[in-house]
Amino acid sequence: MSAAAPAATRVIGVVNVTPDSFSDGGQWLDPELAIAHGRHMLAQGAAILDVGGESTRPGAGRVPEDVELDRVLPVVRELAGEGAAVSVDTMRAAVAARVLDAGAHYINDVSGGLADRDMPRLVAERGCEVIVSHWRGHADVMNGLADYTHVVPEVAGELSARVEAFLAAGVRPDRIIVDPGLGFAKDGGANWELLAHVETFLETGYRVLIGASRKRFLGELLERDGVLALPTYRDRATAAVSALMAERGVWAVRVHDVAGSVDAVRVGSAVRAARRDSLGSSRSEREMT
Ligand code: PMM
Repeated sequence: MSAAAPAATRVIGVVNVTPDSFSDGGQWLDPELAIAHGRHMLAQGAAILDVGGESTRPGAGRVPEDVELDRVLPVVRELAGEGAAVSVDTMRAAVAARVLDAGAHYINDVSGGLADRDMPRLVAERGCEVIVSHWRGHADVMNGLADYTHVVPEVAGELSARVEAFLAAGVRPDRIIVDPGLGFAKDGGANWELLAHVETFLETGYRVLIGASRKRFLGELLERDGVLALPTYRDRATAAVSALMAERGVWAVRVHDVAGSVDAVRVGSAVRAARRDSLGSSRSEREMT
């Protein structure tokens, strides 16, 4: 592989410090367990840990701000203190401010700044990295907001408006990562179309994050005898998505099972690098003739 090979896709490990996330709710609510889980995922090859204290599973209600802070702060403080690159999954600017003080590097706002209009300003002031996702409404209403005529251009257009809000607040473009928000106001077909057309997001020039891990559309795909595959049985399909997305050149995949996606991303990145190398050599062969 040539020295100039592009950086491979990163694997972001999910640390849900919640009692009710759809796939791992309650498993890591104890801060000590969440921290140990984070360390374990780093040892498996996670580049970043995404710590969240508020579930966004369909139907979930909001968690009070102080509860969210109590859940995430000790985990962020410890893992960032040990040198981990930490992202925090929050829609609240006040929570973002506190976790940045505690050492977080990335703010992962699944609402793209829509849930708290102070978020773009806070991110601009602090100069941190921000993940801006496509979103149409909170978890209790989002399934009713999944109507699209042409999902890819509509999501791309709405996401671009959110990016503009962050830029207008003074956030540097190189601090922004975009995410089409799989499962957020999207049904299964919409998620597959967004994956199929991930180039639309890559062509914006912003780094792209994909969060397919254990989501319902994978459970539907793997359904047997009318029964959806359980979330923890969706990890191999998640890894397959990770390989495909790495091959397309996304910046990161956000997953629950890090080990599977680390291997999968290596496969996708190797194919990508080989294609780039062979394109390069056929170009130089043409130039020589
Ligand atoms: N999905 C979930 C939570 N946070 N953040 C980003 N940027 N993208 C996602 O797709 C995403 C997210 C829902 O999954 P979880 O409840 O298992 O964490």
